[in-house]
Amino acid sequence: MLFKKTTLAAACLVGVASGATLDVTNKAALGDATHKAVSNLVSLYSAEKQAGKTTEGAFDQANVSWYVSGIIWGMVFDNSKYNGDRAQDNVAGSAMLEATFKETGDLLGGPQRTVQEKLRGKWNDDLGWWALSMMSAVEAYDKNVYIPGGAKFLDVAALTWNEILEQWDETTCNGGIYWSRNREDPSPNKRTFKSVITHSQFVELGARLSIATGNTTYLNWSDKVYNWMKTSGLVTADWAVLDGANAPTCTQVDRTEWSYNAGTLMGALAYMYKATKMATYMDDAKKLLPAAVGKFTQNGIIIEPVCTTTPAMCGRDTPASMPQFAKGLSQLYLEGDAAMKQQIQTVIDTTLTSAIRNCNNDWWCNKEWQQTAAPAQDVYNQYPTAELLVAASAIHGASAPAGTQNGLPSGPSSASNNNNSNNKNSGTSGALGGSPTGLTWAAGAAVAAGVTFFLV
Ligand SMILES: *[C@@H]1O[C@H](CO)[C@@H](O)[C@H](O)[C@H]1NC(C)=O
Ligand SMILES: *[C@@H]1O[C@H](CO)[C@@H](O)[C@H](O)[C@H]1NC(C)=O
Ligand SMILES: *[C@@H]1O[C@H](CO)[C@@H](O)[C@H](O)[C@H]1NC(C)=O
Ligand SMILES: CC(=O)N[C@H]1CO[C@H](CO)[C@@H](O)[C@@H]1O
Repeated sequence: MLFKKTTLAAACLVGVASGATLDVTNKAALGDATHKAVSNLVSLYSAEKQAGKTTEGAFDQANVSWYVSGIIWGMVFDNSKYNGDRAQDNVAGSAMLEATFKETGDLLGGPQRTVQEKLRGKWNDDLGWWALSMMSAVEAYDKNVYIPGGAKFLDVAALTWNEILEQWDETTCNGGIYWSRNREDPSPNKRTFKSVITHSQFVELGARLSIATGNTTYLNWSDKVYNWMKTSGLVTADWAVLDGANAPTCTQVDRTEWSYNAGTLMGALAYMYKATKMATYMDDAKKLLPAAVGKFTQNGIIIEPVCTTTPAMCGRDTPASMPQFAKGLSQLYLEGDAAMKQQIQTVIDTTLTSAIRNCNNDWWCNKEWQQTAAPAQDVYNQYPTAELLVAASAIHGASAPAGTQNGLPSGPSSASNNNNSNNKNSGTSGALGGSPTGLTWAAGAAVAAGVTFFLV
């Protein structure tokens, strides 16, 4: 399909920064600000959907990478989980339905798997973001909640866990999960790279799945994968979280340090501690926290140092990075001790105070957190501060505005456009129990889902 380029650029600006103010300890004010910032972001999706520009449950992929949309839906469900603000859950749910190929209940589209892996660029880290977001829905509701018209969120997350685990390879690097799912990609960096982010996501996903299901197999794998991160040297003895390394030996290491890598590992350790109550994970988090805050803040405000030292490495998707640091901090706050809570709250509050100078009174914001900049109505400008507000909500507690409590319907046949309640992944014998390759898929199911393909 052809993308219709929007002409929003000039119309985007909503005026000079008016410097929204917020008392984060006022639960109603924080809930209201978060509601507005999140709703504004989701309204961009709804407008794009109306204009026929959304595909695969994602914001216009001409402008926003598919994985970032997955992250955004998780933020919506986190707002639901922490604040009880469910106003955007149905939009997020309908996007999830498209992303999981409706009744197929699989981010890789069942029989379309090869196309999705090789042509649509569904890499393991992309899947990981979406799967973690599914877990936010499970936690906001319960383990039996359905994607309206589709599979259970939990079952998709569990299936995705299996799919990512398929990419663990001990014949190279003594272990590790590949970044891309395409072992035939001509680019060595795509074909052989084992990225840290995939591992942090996988550790966290396993911990959250085990909490939701009581199944400890997930924890064993999380523990094993976490240990590999350390023994491989990708998480160093002094708590640098590097970017990844190439198979077969993983001696060729990309030493770039991104805030999202450190942040997601903090979240993973927090959930591992929550799932196991084993001190070792919290002890590690206690060491990672000051190292990461030292690197990724300046004057108390979260920064992306790479963008200063090597600006060429920062591009379109970079605004999605620092919010993962804020999110990981908030997840660690919830499990950490009093000293950790104090340190984290200071970072979040200081960053938020600076960031919201760039939001107007309607809570349109700008991706810039340090300097002043005018608010703008596009995804990469709105998402970061919305996520920061959700992180602050997790820390301070916030109350949802009136009229936002109606969320996803309960039960399987709640679809507005789909009456298939016999989802193949329901229950514990499907995605949870079996190998994904052992599942049988209705022929043509994904085609029937009406997904449009285009090459990237
Ligand atoms: C999409 O990206 C183009 C090119 O960068 C930009 O001109 C346009 O404003 C963007 N549209 C939206 C909705 O963000
Ligand atoms: C609902 O189910 C019936 C019977 O299986 C089928 O004929 C119909 O097409 C379905 N409708 C939708 C919207 O899927
Ligand atoms: C626990 O999860 C693993 C991985 O999906 C699965 O193989 C196993 O059957 C599950 N155990 C139970 C009791 O459901
Ligand atoms: C981290 C974790 O849960 N490890 C467990 C893996 O499984 C064995 C038994 O099979 C347990 O003893 C470990 O505690």
